[in-house]
Amino acid sequence: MQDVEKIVARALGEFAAAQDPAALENAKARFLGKSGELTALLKSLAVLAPDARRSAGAAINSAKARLEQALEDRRAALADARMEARLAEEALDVTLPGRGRGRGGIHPIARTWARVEQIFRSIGFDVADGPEIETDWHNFTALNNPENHPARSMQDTFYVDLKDAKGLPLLLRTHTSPMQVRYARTHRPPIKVIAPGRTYRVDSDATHSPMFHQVEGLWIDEGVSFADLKGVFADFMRRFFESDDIEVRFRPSYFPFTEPSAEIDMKFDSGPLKGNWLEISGSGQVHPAVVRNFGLDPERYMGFAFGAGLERLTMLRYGIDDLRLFFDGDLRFLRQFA
Ligand code: 2NM
Repeated sequence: MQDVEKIVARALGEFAAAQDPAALENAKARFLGKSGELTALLKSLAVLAPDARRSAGAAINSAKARLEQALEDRRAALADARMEARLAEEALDVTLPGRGRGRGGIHPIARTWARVEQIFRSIGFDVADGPEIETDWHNFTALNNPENHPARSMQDTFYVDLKDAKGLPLLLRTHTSPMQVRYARTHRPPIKVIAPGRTYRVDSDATHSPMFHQVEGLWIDEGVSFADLKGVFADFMRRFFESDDIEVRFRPSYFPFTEPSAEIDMKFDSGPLKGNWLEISGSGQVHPAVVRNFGLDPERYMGFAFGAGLERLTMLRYGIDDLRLFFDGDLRFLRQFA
């Protein structure tokens, strides 16, 4: 059976030459498949005499077994090679140093925010947090704003395309006082709370940002007076700016939600900002109508409120001269606070 050994030799050559599983299976089909060469040879045995058929059959079967073994070996070799290639390609050098993460910093406004919270907590104030999208009632009506007050206009306030339960449009809170209304309506006196957070007004120029930060304070109990406000606020200023050489004065002013109302000015008597009076906060005794909207009897309960800008506090504390630096995201500025 010369033919058989020739076929075996060619098949082994082609198996060895196959570089991928598809080529190998094609080669298999050419020799061992239904119309493969060895299969054809096996079919041709039918015409032989019984003795010749037996010996030729044995030779062909032995050839078939050898080819199947060779096929098996080649399949395994190709699979191994493929795995080796993948391992080499996906190799990780676990001894390389880690890339690490850039160390972040805390934004100066956030630093002020945390500092204000810490100071007020230390004298017994709670910190309240709530929605930035507010109802007209919480933002204006409860705070004694008249129906036609210009602050309610679209020129001053961002309205949202959503309505509250009364059918009035929702808005971006223009101050954090609505949070104090929410807090006062869900707590019993003494009410001692600050509400720091983001606020929004239609205003954008070198000294106004459409989004800015406020902290408002509120203390309501029996007999809480302007004198208490002066003590609390002066103490806050001295601790916030880390100086005992700070004077605080009140200047008469007007807000719908307080009566009487005052601007609070401060003056450094030492340090780099020594000398000039600086306006730092609005304030006043909470208006009886507002106390009533808290759900309290204004004949019994009274107290003060104030509202200050976190941007202004931050600019004074760090000597920053341009409000826009807070919102530009310039790393040369921000890294100074990391
Ligand atoms: C200010 C100035 C004066 C204020 C009033 C209230 C509330 F909720 F009690 F009515 N919260 N904050 C207030 C008072 C805010 O900001 C310039």
